[in-house]
Amino acid sequence: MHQTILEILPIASNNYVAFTFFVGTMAMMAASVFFFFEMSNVDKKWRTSILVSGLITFIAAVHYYYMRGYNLDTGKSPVFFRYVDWILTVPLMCVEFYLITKKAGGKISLLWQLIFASLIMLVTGYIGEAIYGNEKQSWIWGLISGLAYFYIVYLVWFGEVSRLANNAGPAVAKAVKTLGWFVLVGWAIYPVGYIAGTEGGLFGMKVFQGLSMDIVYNIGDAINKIGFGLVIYALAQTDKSSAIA
Ligand SMILES: *C/C=C(C)/C=C/C=C(C)/C=C/C1=C(C)CCCC1(C)C
Repeated sequence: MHQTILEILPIASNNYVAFTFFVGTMAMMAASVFFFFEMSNVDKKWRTSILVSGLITFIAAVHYYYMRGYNLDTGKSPVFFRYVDWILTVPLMCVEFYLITKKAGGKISLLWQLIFASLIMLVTGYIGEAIYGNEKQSWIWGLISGLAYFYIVYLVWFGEVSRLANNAGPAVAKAVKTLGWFVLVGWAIYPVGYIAGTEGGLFGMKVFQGLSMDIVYNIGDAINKIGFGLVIYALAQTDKSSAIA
């Protein structure tokens, strides 16, 4: 007859992990609506980029809704769906770099390099979490993943992406510099979550132990998916009139 307070309130007020999944769902949904509607307010040449920004947050919103339920039902970390989300959204971020630099001659091979590196980063991270998460050697998978991550940082800061961006005019150069900071600092949030949540730590050292892996990942996603999209939106707004075809 009588429902307990826990049955009425699906998220207990002290369940911070589930709460951040809930807030994440809302934030990703709101961002998607914003990007989709704003497509008609930007110059034609930026429409696909804004569409991709909206797809990234939309895919995340659906996964967050699901991960929230999974976490509430099982009390566990939704490792599998976390990585499904990333495997879809991180390559789309590579597409964003490609679309931006394409106007300055970016080739499809650059897109494949970025996607290939991100797949190595994510597949090895998944193996480290899902298979070796409770074992000491999980740091080895984190290290391989980290090397692929640094290769992406290299491409964006010093490699082909930055070279093309610098040839594409000041607005694009500035946007790619900002996106580079997202990749260098924003994406570095993820290894912190990995180190906190797996047994192997950082080269076997125990650091960040008090942190919840899911909360760290959820903060990282909010910054990197919504913030990344907003940088591209700002670029589309400033680069309205100039007519580089
Ligand atoms: C929207 C989702 C994004 C931008 C996800 C990015 C994920 C990473 C940059 C993950 C990186 C990792 C390492 C560099 C080492 C440890 C394992 C990972 C997969 C957490």
